Amino acid sequence: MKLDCAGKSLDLSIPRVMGVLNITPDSFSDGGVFLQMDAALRQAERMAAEGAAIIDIGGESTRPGAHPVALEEELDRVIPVIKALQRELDIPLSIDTSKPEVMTLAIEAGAGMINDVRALRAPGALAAAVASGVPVCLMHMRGEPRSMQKEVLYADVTTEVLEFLEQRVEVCLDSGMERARLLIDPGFGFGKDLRHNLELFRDLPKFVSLGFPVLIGVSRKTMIGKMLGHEVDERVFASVALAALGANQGVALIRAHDVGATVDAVRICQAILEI
Ligand code: 7PJ
Repeated sequence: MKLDCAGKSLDLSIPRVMGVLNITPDSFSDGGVFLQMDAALRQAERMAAEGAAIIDIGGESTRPGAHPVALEEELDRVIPVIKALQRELDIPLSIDTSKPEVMTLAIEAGAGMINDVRALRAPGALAAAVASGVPVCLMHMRGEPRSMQKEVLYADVTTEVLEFLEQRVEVCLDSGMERARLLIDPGFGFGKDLRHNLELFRDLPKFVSLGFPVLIGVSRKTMIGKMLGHEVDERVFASVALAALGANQGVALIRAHDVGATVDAVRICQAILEI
């Protein structure tokens, strides 16, 4: 199962790790443009050296409560980083965005995958993604980041998330997207409480059964804080444990901040799966 990410290959025949690269000004508060760029490139190089199979680049925070970012601002953040990294690294880059203009310009700059937490529901996103020719991850989100944790009600979270993703897959196929370009993601923490997240995690094999590579993002998330009472910087061990559990359930791609540790977890898991 090999994906063609704009000329760079992503082999998902065994579970892989997607490194997270957030380009948001508050992450490097007083660095200025050059330092910010330099820090981003170093972080990406480090994740590649630690075994990331792909790097996900995002210029708009989608954490609970986050405000939207204007188009020009998002482009200024991500495009220079994509241009530099696509030259420098052998592994593909993914663009984490919901805006069609960002998708198109990021692919033009060298990105090889689209990761959209809104599953191409923004006006123009579906057409931009189809035209891009690259693989696309469709993620489930209830509501919008600004408000998504306010009221979270599902009759049966797994069934509803599965149905949503199947519908988005149909919409993509109807628009001419090749089936082999799609990945799916239940969207941990996006309009879900702890119980919903745990049910979804338990039910990951049902998502794998749909026949698309499954991506999960649980790294350092609030669900771990809720379970263990840990602050963000104390959630690495639990994140790595969830990565191993996910890989064991057939997840293809694990989105993670702590790449080296996550790659170790996924590799030992794979060693047992393939025996
Ligand atoms: C996810 C994501 C995720 C996918 C974020 C954070 C929030 N993309 N982008 N899946 N999470 N596909 O990293 O805490 O779970 S941003």
